[in-house]
Amino acid sequence: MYAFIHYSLNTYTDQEWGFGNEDPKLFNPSDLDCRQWARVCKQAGMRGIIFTAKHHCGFCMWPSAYTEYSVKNSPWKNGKGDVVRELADACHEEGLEFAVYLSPWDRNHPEYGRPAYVEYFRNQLRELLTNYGDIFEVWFDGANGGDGWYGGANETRKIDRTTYYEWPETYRMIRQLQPQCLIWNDGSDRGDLRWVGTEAGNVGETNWSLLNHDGEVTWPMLHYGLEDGDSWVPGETNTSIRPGWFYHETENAHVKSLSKLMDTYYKSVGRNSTLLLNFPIAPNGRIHPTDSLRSIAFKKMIDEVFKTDLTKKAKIKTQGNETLIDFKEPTACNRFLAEEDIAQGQRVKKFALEAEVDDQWMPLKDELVENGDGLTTIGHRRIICFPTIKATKLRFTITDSKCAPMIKRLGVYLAPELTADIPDSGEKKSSVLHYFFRTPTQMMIDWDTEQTLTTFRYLPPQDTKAGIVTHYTLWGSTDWANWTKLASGEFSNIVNNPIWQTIKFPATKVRILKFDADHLAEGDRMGYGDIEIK
Ligand code: FUL
Repeated sequence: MYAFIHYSLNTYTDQEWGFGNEDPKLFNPSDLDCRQWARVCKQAGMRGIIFTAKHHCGFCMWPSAYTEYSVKNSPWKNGKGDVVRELADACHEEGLEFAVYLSPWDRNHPEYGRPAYVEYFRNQLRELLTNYGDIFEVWFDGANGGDGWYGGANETRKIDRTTYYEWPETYRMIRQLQPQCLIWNDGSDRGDLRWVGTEAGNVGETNWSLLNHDGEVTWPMLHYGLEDGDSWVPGETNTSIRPGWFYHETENAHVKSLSKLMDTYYKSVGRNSTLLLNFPIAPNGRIHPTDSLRSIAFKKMIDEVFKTDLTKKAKIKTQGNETLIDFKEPTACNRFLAEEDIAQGQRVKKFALEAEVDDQWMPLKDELVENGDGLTTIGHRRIICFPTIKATKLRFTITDSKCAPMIKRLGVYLAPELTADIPDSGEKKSSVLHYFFRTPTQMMIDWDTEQTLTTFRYLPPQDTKAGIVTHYTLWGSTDWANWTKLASGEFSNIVNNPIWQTIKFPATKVRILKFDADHLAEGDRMGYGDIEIK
């Protein structure tokens, strides 16, 4: 998983894309903190960050020598700042890789559409590839040409995306300056990585890491790869943690839920692609607390799902293309993972998965796939989700492959159930907690390590009766499996007087708390103003 970060001058306007004539004076964040971005991304399990050094508006987040349209003409740090430098340094400190998005389309530049702009674009790329240490990827966005300011011309400029940028020349320069750097380019000249044809956060369940070196790249090729392609071009699934790529206050309540993020994980990482998850930067220059909490909860949930590999206790026998996983006793599971040794290529075309439940063999399918069983390609990693079963055995059979399959790893897991969204949290006492809703009336709070707790406090919603918990049960667990009842009861007069409610219980060591709403004043979804735990 990698993080995308979208931040530019348009963060200070209402627009999703700047037109190219926004005033650089708008760029004056009160609290720009690249270390916060890097820390959040690190805690959210990201390996690196790809940053919009320049978006379509043309405003440069570093003081480029080739334009005045940059941070150097902003009030931020009196024009002496460099966001690219600060982020590159912060990534270095956090042990994250660093990469840049440089929009080929530039709505500010007077020469856009003419040869002089291509030279300008290359000069900027050279600055980024020479002054900021190792860059693991360059991201050339596919939006190319249209209306813009273009130095005051205020017109529409169209380019031929296959020829205008003279990509082969630019690629030569990249290879020379940063030989390890990956090139992301969607469609035109084939890069090292491909777009998956959607920003919704999913790649095809069949996903070949191949494309043809030459020729047109159609949508199905982007989404599913090309079985007999002649070049290795894995898919990178890019999507935002919010509805938009840039920050909009109106989207604060629409940060993707934990269940949506897990769905995205299974449909990207679980389908042989990397996940590039975007964090928009808020106008103060920070990742919003809702986004940071949500992304950290996401990482914790991934860790939780893949913590215990149930095959470790099983007897495994492989004969030809069939592997039998014998648990010896009924074992609850709902996730299957397989990895090919992709250094040897991607070989598997089709496989079968069966489970023995109550002495009966039954076929399994990927429940996240609408058409067919979803048991096609594997590649670097394939995760199959199925409803929880108690299987004594699982049988994995490769039924079709290009040549002898090379499976590197198999795993079986039991993912905790996760059905509902995390509500908006904002900066509250509860902001320091990792919590989510397992059902609309059940809140889960999870720590990394065991804690000795004595008190749970609940502030009901302040402006509505809907969701107020009147009767509750509080449970504690150290392993997600065994639950101890800590307390249960009624919050008296809570509807008429919705103040902080305190539940005391004997000091208990727990890692996870479960707060059940046994009865709500109104509605069918637990509401809360805040939560505090001691
Ligand atoms: C798109 C752009 O137009 C969006 O603003 C965003 O940068 C996304 C990653 O790519 O093509």
